Amino acid sequence: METTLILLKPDCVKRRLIGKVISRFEDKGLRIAGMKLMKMDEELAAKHYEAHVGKPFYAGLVSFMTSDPIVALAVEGPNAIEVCRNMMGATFGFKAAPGTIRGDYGISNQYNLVHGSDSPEAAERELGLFFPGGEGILSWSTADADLHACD
Ligand code: IDP
Ligand code: MG
Repeated sequence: METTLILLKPDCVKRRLIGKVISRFEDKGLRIAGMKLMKMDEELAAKHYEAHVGKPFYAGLVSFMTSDPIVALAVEGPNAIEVCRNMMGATFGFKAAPGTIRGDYGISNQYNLVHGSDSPEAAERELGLFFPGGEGILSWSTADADLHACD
């Protein structure tokens, strides 16, 4: 069982796609363990995207991510990190396969709707940034948890 950090980026929120995108994760069988509508400040954006400092798109990315609200989600399930990354699709909307979130809802390189942690180490670090000390992450069982369990 894994928990991953998913961010619904400002383009997703502003296009009123919050519900549609969260539905995809719920429909898959994943559990929403934490959820916050919030605005990122520059400090949080800098920590979250520290791996990208110095890249040509970095300043634009931070400015975009801090411009309008986001939704931060802690999403749990078997192999949740890889499952969510596959559901998101390739980074650029114009390369992401149809059927993926980025493939179905966008065509931009930067405005690509969602962020998802890309490894267990990243998930742990990023969940700590958005849900410090685990605050806001709740333990509960979905009604059909037995159908989504792995032996
Ligand atoms: P990922 O979100 O699929 O993990 P990363 O390479 O980690 O992709 O890039 C982080 C974010 O930075 C992307 O989701 C996208 O919003 C933005 N980004 C990445 N590459 C470019 C680019 O070449 N131009 C503009 N924005 C980019
Ligand atoms: Mg990344």
